[in-house]
Amino acid sequence: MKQRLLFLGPPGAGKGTQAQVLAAERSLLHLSTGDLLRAEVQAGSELGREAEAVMARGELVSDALVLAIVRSRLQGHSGGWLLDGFPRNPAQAEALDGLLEELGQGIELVVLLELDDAVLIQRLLGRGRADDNEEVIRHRLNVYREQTAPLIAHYRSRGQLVAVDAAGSVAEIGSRIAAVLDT
Ligand code: B4P
Repeated sequence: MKQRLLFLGPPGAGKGTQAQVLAAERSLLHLSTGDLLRAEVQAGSELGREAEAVMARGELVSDALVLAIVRSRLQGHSGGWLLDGFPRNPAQAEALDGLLEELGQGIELVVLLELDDAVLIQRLLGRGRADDNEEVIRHRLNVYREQTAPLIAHYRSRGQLVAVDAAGSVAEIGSRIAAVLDT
């Protein structure tokens, strides 16, 4: 069974939703950079104050900040893990490669969750988080296309990427993901 995983996909594709279920079922460390950043904002830390305005605009928080968060969680962890929402641009992907080499670990599979924009927007508007208004959502989709989507070709060219249809119920999508992990 594959145990070192990345979840890639546009905002609202359900990365967090699926990652939570899968990590619990398979005892993987679930690292959501979005959740970790929101926890810092909530705690009112210096890092959180720096991240808050950037996230409210739908832009990406600085690579150095996000990398420091991921590094602190992966160091000293010997079991499987699931990175959800990281990396989000080529510089973060490169930094992750360096970190994993240092730790003597490697990515076993990248799961790309694919979904139409219209459905993404509906899901996010339904969620109603502080950064889930239509204008910010559209900006996040543009940021995804410009900065994150190039990672699809990067991981595909390494033979590490599998695309999964992210339309349907949470359980249906979960079964599709389980099928690709167990083959
Ligand atoms: P994230 O927290 O990563 O969130 P997301 O991409 O918006 O959502 P996700 O795809 O996880 O969708 P979810 O399961 O929640 O990012 C937020 C912000 O954090 C970014 O804009 C950025 O500013 C910052 N950030 C995060 N990582 C960063 C990084 N590496 N570098 C820099 N900045 C970073 O699902 C969405 C909604 O759909 C939910 O309401 C859910 O209940 C619903 N849903 C899920 N599956 C469904 C289904 N099958 N059917 C119907 N509804 C469903």
